[in-house]
Amino acid sequence: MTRTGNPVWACVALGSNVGDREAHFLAAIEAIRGLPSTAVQRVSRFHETVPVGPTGQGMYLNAALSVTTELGAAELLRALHTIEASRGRDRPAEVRWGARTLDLDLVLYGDLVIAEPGLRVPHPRMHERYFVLEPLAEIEENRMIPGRGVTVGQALAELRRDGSPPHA
Ligand code: A4P
Ligand code: MG
Repeated sequence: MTRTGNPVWACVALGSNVGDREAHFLAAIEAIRGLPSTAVQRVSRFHETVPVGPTGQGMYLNAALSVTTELGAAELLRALHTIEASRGRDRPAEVRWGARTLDLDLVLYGDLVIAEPGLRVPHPRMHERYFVLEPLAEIEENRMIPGRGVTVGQALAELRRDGSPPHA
């Protein structure tokens, strides 16, 4: 893996609604701790959430964690995909927003805005998702969301004020 040589703060959102959800999260956190030049800083509580998307899928567990890392954003996302696969995630077999053993989204990477075909940060839907913002606000409420001009806590307040009701 290539290193930037410069630690960057980043945030990962975790989601799971298939299998032993807590075991998937604990394994993912350990795997992220084991990534080269990467240190886990904070981990949120695990939140039980109602599924957004296709009906008929089970309840989710969601969480967020922050890291400092010398991996580039694309490298980090590739590593997250490898960890997902190690927990039995089979992307080609999935429907969009459908059930999954483990979803690891790179939601923020320093103050960068990246819009490439396979990599978009900030995650384009993070500001619409209670299941992302609530765990993230627990650990990194005052971080700015680059390109949106609001902090994580402010985005959550805006969603509560203007968005759909929680877990609608
Ligand atoms: N991709 C590009 N940028 C990123 C990034 N920053 N982080 C690409 C992660 N992936 C990124 O991702 C689809 C493609 O986006 C991949 O090729 C990746 O390289 P995915 O993880 O396969 O698909 P996804 O997770 O279904 O899509 P997305 O757009 O991340 O959806 P969401 O918003 O994560 O929705 N309900 C509850 N309660 N809790 C959940 O966690 N999750 C979803 C997925 C739906 N409903 C949910 C939950
Ligand atoms: Mg995802």
